[in-house]
Order: sequence, then C-alpha cells, then structure tokens
Amino acid sequence: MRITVLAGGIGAARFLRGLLAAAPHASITVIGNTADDITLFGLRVCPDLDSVMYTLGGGGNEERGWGRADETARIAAELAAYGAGPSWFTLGDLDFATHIRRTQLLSEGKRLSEVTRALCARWQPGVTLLPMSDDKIETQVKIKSHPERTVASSDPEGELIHFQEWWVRLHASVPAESITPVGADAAAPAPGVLEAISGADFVLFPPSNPVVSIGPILAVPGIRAAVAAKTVVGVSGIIGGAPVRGMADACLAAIGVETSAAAVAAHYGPALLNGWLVDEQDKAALEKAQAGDPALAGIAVRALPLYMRDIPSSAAIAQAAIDLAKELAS
Ligand code: FO1
Repeated sequence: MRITVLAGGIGAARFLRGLLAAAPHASITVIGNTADDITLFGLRVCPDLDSVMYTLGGGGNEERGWGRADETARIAAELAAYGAGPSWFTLGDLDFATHIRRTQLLSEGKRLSEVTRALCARWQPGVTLLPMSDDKIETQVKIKSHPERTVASSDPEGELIHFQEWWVRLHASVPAESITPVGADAAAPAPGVLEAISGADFVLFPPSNPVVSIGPILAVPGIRAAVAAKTVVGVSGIIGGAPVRGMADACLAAIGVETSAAAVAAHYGPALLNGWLVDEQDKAALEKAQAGDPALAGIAVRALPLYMRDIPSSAAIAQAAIDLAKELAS
C-alpha cells in the first residue's frame, strides 16, 4: 500500500505516528509544508519538517509538539545577552544543531529536498519526508495595526509580516486581513512530490491547519491537480467548532471560512476531497452531507472520536482514514 500525506507540523506528526502504527508495512511519503520556514540568526529553520522528523524519529518534545525533547536554551540566553534577537522565537540548543547542519548543507549548494534527506538519514522517521518545494515560499500575513508599535501601519493597505511573527509573537491576536503563501505561484514541486502523489493508492490530509499548512502545499503549481486526481480522505482538525490545537480559527476567519468541520470540508470542496472524518461532536457535518448540502455533495463524511491522546487513539483515526479511502477507491 502506498500512501501520500500532505503535512503541517504537530497535528500531522501525531497523525503520522498513528498511521505508522496502523499500517506498518505501507510505503508512506509525507509532503511537508515549508511556507512557515524562517531564517533566524542566519540559520534556516523549517518548523513543520522538523516536527515530523523529530516526532517520528523519537526525539521530539511531546508536550509542545515542536523542538527537541530534553532541551535547554543556553545558546538563546547567550544570544539575548548580546542583544541579538528575535527573543520571541526560542531555538533550543539541540535544535540549533539541526539548523546549523541544514544551513551548512544549503550553503554548499544542496537543495532543501536533499538536505531533508540527509537530516532524515539520522532520524529514520519511517516515512519518506519531502519538502513541498525546493523554492522559497513564505506565508505572509497582512495586518492593519501592530500592538507593539505606537502607530498603525502607515500603509492604508496594511502591513505584511512573516507568519511566525503573527503566530508566535502576536499569538494571532491581531486580525489577519489576508494570509498569502508568497512565492508559491512561481515555485515548482520538489523532486518526487508529483510522483509520490500520482503513484499513491490514496492521499490523506491529517488534522493540519487548512489555511497555513495544507493551503500552501496545494498552492504550489501542479500539486492541487495531482491531488485532485486521487482518492483523498481528510481528518478534521476542528472539533466541536474549535481547533484542537493552535489558532486555526484566526486563519479561517482571514479567508472567510467558519470554524466548523463542515465549513472546512466545503472549503477543500468535493473537487479535491472524497472523504472527511469528523468528531462525534460534529455530526452536523454528517447530517448536512446526508441532507444533500451542495457544498459537501460527493464527500463521504464519517464521525468517530478524533482526539489523538496517544498512539492507539491516533492509530484508530488513521485506520478509519485508510478504511474510508479504500472503500472510496474501490
Ligand atoms: N512556537 C512557539 O509558539 N514559540 C516558539 O518559540 C517556537 C519556537 C520554535 C522553534 C523551532 C521550531 O521548529 C518550531 C518552533 N515553534 C515555536 C513552533 C512553530 O513555529 C509553529 O507552531 C508552527 O510553525 C506552526 O505550524
């Protein structure tokens, strides 16, 4: 069985751990979002790729879902003592080594896909991890005013900031006027990405953020069409009308989509999505689909417990996604 998964960070990493438990013999390719990537202290940081790599490789911080386990922050403290910022984004000491090695390989002329393969050679995540593109794509958020500046943006159109500044520094508390994966339209899928999609038995969307994780992957030319040609099953990251983790509601508001499992399925749309798993609290989505709601027409919706508390509960969700995909593909 060949499965291809489009992935953001924490939610995807936990789902993938369940998928590996549910389908230990499957060949799994993960296409990771790189639009969250940022250069700090001259080092290239790839949060979503690293969350997947560390979590599946057994070295991730379990509570936070990003960075390394047993981490310290002595380098960050030294940098702060030099007055070097930013101070709002903490890189741990062990994590720093990953970014140093990545940047070293990139500066030797290697592509991000090659560098990711080299880093995964150490972590052995049990999946093939591919960045969505080797080209630079950066999610930028347009905001009207910045609480840490005394004045609102002088540009009446608003101010563009890096996604991480909006997400981590501002905790998404300032409404986003727009969220754009800048550079996506001119980017190419990384080597192996389109082949992994076309060669898969089915494609899965984990409970990742539809706007800033799955959205940028689909925005890379060629990926959406390749995915749409396959059987696709998604897992809702919205449970009971709220994101399980993170601030996906602030992202959905920016694109005018309601924070509900049904609205996210309609946002992906029947042209892309064949099956959709929702939590038992969100049976409204199931009822809407059964009542023939045109926004959900053709999407098979199933309800089951969707909280990923541990590996067995994540594996049960992954197994339900596999079962639905097999049913829809037959
Ligand atoms: N998220 C935070 O909320 N605060 C941090 O200081 C922070 C540091 C960090 C360092 C490395 C890394 O790979 C991820 C990190 N994250 C941090 C998480 C991350 O920025 C976001 O959760 C994701 O980009 C959203 O998918």
